[in-house]
Formats: sequence, structure tokens, C-alpha cells
Amino acid sequence: MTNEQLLFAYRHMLLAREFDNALINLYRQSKIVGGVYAQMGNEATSVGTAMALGDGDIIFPMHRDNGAHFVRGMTPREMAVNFLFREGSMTRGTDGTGHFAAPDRGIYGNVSHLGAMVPVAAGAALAQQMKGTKNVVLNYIGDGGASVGEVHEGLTMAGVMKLPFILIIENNQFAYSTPVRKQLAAENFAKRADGYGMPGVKVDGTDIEAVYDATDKAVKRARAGIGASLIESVTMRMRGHAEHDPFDYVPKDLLAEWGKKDPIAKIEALMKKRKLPSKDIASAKTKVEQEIAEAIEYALSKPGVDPKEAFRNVFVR
Ligand SMILES: Cc1ncc(C[n+]2csc(CCOP(=O)(O)OP(=O)(O)O)c2C)c(N)n1
Repeated sequence: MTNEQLLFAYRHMLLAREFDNALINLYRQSKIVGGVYAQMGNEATSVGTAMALGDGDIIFPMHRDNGAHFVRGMTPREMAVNFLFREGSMTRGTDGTGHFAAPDRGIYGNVSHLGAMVPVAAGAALAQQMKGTKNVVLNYIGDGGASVGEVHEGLTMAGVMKLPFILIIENNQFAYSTPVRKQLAAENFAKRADGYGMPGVKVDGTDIEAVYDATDKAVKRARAGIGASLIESVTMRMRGHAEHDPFDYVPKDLLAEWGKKDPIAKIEALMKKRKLPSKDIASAKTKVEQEIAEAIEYALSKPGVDPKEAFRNVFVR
């Protein structure tokens, strides 16, 4: 990654982190009525993968991928309005937990039924292949979601049809309270790729450059028409499943160990090693803090969504 890309990545990882902090506070104040699924620990994965894409490419994000939303151009104001169910919300107040889309920016809606999103995303990749666009579809799934049956169907299709499709498995060690070893007998998730005839790599999901480089390689392969890829990005879910969950089933020493690999601290260390001016790093941080605070203030100043909206697009036969 160039120094410019690193600063871009840092800014977007900070947006995800600060947005998390803001949502957690609002949740504690009962100002958010939906679930708050913190992304902490996942910032390098969501940002590094999305950065490897270009205009016209498509993402199918999961509930811990706000970083990818920001990279694709979603603004903090749009996100705040949606999570706070305010007038103008892109889901008209029907969802605040990540099931939103902006097709104009290549963000397709998160299919809530976890693995069920994979065949849909593979279908979107087939559409791109049929149209001859060279656009790539990047689909995220968690370690838990990766064990859902439809993932097999989607990957089979992507492998056989050599679709421009990339599956990012965000292995953050827990699926709600289920540790990864209780649902994975294989050595790792990346190995599953062999069964679908596509390359599978495992990367350190807290390392922005490792994530970006692996995705960039997969994107180039997909764009060249060679076919699909699978990337396992290994991270840690640093909070509970959502903010209602005290996550006391996660061993404290495990959290402490992963705390030393915080993706934001790691990118800061990398920028220092590359001798990026410390004033650029500091000003990125201040700007992001202001931007998130302003977005929350903006959303809170707006009225709530009109309850009548709940009936829009509901049909009776
Ligand atoms: C088919 C299905 N089963 C259960 C759920 C409820 N659910 C939503 S997220 C989640 C945990 C998913 O774990 P994982 O895929 O590892 O992602 P993580 O939350 O750890 O990022 C569950 C059980 C669901 N949405 N869909």
C-alpha cells in the first residue's frame, strides 16, 4: 500500500471505530432501539478488503462491516440517521443493524439469514459475468455464517462457473457464544476452497496490508475472468455479539491477547514506521471524531420516522 492509501485506510478504520463508540453510548442511553453490533477488531478487514475494489464493483456486507460501507462512500450522516431511525433514513426506520443498501455505490443489502446471502451474491457475480462488465462481487460472511448450508451452494456455483466472486470469511473466533472450534473440524476455513476449485488464503485480519494485498490479488484474478477466490481473515470480536451481550463466555486472557493486536494501533505503528508526518495522523483522528460527533448531532436533531412508514410496501392480497 502507498502512504496515501495507508492514510485513507486509517481514516476509514477510525470512522468505523468512532461510529462504534458513538453507537455504544447511544445504546446505553436507550436512544438506539435496534441492536448494536460493534465492529471493534474488524476494521482492517472491512476497510482493507473494500479498498481493493473499484467503481462498479459490488459488496454484500455483514453486520460488522461499517468500514466497508464508509469506503464505498456511505456518509456518517446517512449511517447515523439510519441507526437512529430518523426521518430520511434509508430503510425508512425498518432496520438499524446493517441491513441497508446503496446500489448506486455498489452496496447491496445484507441478507439477514447469514449464509443465504452467498448464493444471492454469486448470482450477482453471474449477472456481471453475463453482461461482460469485468466488475467483481465481494461477499462477507462470519465464521458462524460460513457453516450454513447455502454457502456450499453459492461456492459450488462460483467455482464451477468461474464467477468474478470473492468470499471473505471473517473468522472472529465466536459466532454469538459458539467458539470457532465447535463448528470447524478442518484445519482452517481457507482450506475449504480446495473443494470448490478456487484458491483459498488465510490472512491476519488485523493487518491492513495483508488484507488489502490478498484481496487485491483475488480482485485481479476475478477481473481477468480466471474465477472466484476465498479469503479467511482472522480477527477477534472484541465486544459481545451485540451490546446486550456481556460476553462473559469469552476468556479474558484471550481478549487481552488480541487487544495487543488492535488493528488501529497496528496501522498507526505502520504509519510511524513509514515516517508519515505525525501531524497528518493526528489531524485525521481529530477530523474523524468531529465528523462522527457532527453526524450524530445532525441525526438527533431530526424527527423520528413517521410510524405510517411501517405500512409502506406491505401488501394485502
Ligand atoms: C440462518 C441464521 N441463523 C441465525 C441467525 C441469528 N444470528 C445473527 S448473527 C449470528 C451470529 C453469527 O456469527 P458469525 O457468522 O460468526 O458472525 P459474527 O457475529 O461473529 O461476526 C446469529 C446466530 C441468523 N441471522 N441467520
